[in-house]
Amino acid sequence: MTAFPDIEKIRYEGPDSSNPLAFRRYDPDRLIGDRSMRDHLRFASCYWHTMRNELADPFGVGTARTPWDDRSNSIENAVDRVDVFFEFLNKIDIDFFCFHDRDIAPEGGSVEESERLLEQVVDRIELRMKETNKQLLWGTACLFIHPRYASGAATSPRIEAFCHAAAQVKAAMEATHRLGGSGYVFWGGREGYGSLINTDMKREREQLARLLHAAVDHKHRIGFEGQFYIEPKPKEPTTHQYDSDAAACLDFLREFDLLDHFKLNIETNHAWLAGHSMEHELEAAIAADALGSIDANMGEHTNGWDTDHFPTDPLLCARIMRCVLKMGGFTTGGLNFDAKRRRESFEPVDLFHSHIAGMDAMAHGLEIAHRIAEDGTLDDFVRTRYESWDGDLGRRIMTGDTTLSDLRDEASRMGEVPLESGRQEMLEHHFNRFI
Ligand code: XUL
Ligand code: CO
Repeated sequence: MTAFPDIEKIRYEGPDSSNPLAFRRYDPDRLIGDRSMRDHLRFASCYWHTMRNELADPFGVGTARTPWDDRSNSIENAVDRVDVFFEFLNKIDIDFFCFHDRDIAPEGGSVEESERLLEQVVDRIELRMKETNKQLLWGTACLFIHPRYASGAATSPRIEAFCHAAAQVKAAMEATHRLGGSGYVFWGGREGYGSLINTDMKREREQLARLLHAAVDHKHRIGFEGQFYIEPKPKEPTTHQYDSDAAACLDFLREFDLLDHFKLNIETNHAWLAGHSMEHELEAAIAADALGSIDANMGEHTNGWDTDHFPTDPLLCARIMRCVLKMGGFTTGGLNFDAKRRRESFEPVDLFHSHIAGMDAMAHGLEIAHRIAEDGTLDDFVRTRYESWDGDLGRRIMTGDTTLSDLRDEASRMGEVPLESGRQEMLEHHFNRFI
């Protein structure tokens, strides 16, 4: 049985190829610096968009054509879908994947039944992983679709919702552990509020921290060594999410003594919804040594929604990959395409076109970012700009060895500040040389 009978494995054909079902930039084994493109980029495809997104929108039903899927909620259908997903991963040449518990398996009528159904699908995934050498980048629990979570999961005013959320996190983490996942994500789908008029924000944030602490305990109990991540997002579906951006997440983790156990999974579309650039979010995470992984997508600046477009803009990808190179590359993380085709791109082949477009743009971005790093001009400029801090006085200030009075005396001795141009436009022009 094949779901994509007319599609061969996608291969690199070089920049001059006019074959839309080929890579023009992504040449997996080509070395960029000391790593292959494959190892730099660590692409993942996500189960929820690739296999489960029917491409509905608030105004219309799903359009996706999925002849392999009988659209039932049966366990047989769920298990069969796994085979299609692995055929897809093989043909698109993507090594990693990500899932939520509820994308891969149906929810049962009780906690026990849901756990059993999840295990049945995980059996099939495990088998296919062994055959194909594909790896799990991260797993997660879907704590936002079911009506019981309408007012939040960990942050619900109902303690029963908290317990059900904990049950799902436990099972999803155990499934991730069993499949050798490199990480586990917490995205606070409904962990926020619609309105403060009916919300006790202090309690809700404390509840969320409790669930995360319980998850850390469980991780140690079962010996799961994957990295935990929090995925910031400011709004949608809630009016305000507690994990609103990288800074808010880092602050939350510090406040509740969780920073040692979590890194961040940063998503471009979420960064934009927060009113930030993606580089801003990445830099904020890198500065705290907390950049773990990336949800590679982009949005549509004109509509302010979380539209999860594939990241097809090489310039955006270059900026992202500059940050990734700056932190020394991914360790447990990777580039997960948390991205969906447009509703108009409903044919099975569009799954390939969309991933190819994203992979090629990211590979292009990697090449650009690498050339910029090799050239060194931008990094040198920034280093030189802060040079006045590199001497003895700078060291004393930064180690806390100077008082305000010492600094007053220095100011009086130094005279006026020798101002230097920031040269923004010159540097932007220089960046453009590498596109
Ligand atoms: C939603 C989103 C999620 C997380 C995983 O906006 O990004 O799919 O990536 O729960
Ligand atoms: Co995401």
